[in-house]
Amino acid sequence: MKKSDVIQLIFHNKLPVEPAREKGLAFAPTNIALCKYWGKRDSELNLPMTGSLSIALPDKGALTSLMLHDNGCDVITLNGKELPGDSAFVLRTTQFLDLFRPERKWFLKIDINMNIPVAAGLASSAAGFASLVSALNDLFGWKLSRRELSILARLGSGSASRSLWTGFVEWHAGVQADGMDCYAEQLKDEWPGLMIGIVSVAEGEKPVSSREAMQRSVDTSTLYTAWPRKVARDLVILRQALHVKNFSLLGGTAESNALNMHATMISSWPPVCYFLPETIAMMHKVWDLRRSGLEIYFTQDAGPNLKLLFLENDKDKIFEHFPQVEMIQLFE
Ligand code: 2P0
Repeated sequence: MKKSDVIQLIFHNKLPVEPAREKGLAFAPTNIALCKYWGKRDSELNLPMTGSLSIALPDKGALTSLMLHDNGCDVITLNGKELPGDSAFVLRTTQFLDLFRPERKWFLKIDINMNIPVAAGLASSAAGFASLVSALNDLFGWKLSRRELSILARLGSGSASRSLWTGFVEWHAGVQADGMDCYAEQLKDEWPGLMIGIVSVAEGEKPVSSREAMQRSVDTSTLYTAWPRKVARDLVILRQALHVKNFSLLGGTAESNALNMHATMISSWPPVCYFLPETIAMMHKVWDLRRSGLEIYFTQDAGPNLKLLFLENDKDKIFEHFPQVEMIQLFE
């Protein structure tokens, strides 16, 4: 099954070539997984081995605006700077756009503004692809449901399927080969006192991309066989923790889930280790603080930085111990 087959299933040969309005505009938030997406059952369609559950950072994300452009190529501006046509970002974006214009009959002027601290290890591709499909939906008047947009965003990047909503979002793994049952959905629960703190311990290029690292875990880690069982359990516990607002349960499950994901990477060959000495030092600091009675947990993605989980009541104490933290309120 190819990406173009999924486009057929969604548009039934009726892909509009004329825009419905002059400009398409959409914002999509980035998201942080409390139960991670790690490993694919189909790497063409970005179908995951397991479900995952995330929380959106409501004000951090990508704002994309689109206009038709008749110069025979797409022009992409990222945070005010026009990107060279041969950059990896432009190639990945135009390849994605080609799915919606098999005959290359139209081109776009794309303006993307991201306020995501990419250097702190927050994924930009999730918000980027989610805002791009939403802006295309707006420009061409596709009138697709959020579920269909989630499926389309996934074709760009797996975690983008979760970036169509704010709040808690669960992405279902599905079982179908065409992935039409593999989309995300917003959960009803809200948690006004819940906060995330972003602490940057290191910046710079990742040694291995998350796409490659997850494939290596699937292919070579003997611990990977335990991962789907771990996820199945954690998803049940997380849903319950959200429902009854049990913060220790939520934080502990998210932290343990992240550590299990990293265990599959360290046990891969060649090994993938995103931990730096500063990462480990910070983990110990979190564990020491927790032993002293402060309710603080962390999660870690495919990079060396930790994201802290805590409650608003402890904000001042967290700030005392991590003066460099960027605090993010998750619900208004
Ligand atoms: C997540 N990550 O659930 C996990 C945890 C990184 C660590 O989703 O290959 O950029 O484009 O589907 O979505 C990063 O993976 O990978 C990711 P592709 P993606 O947030």
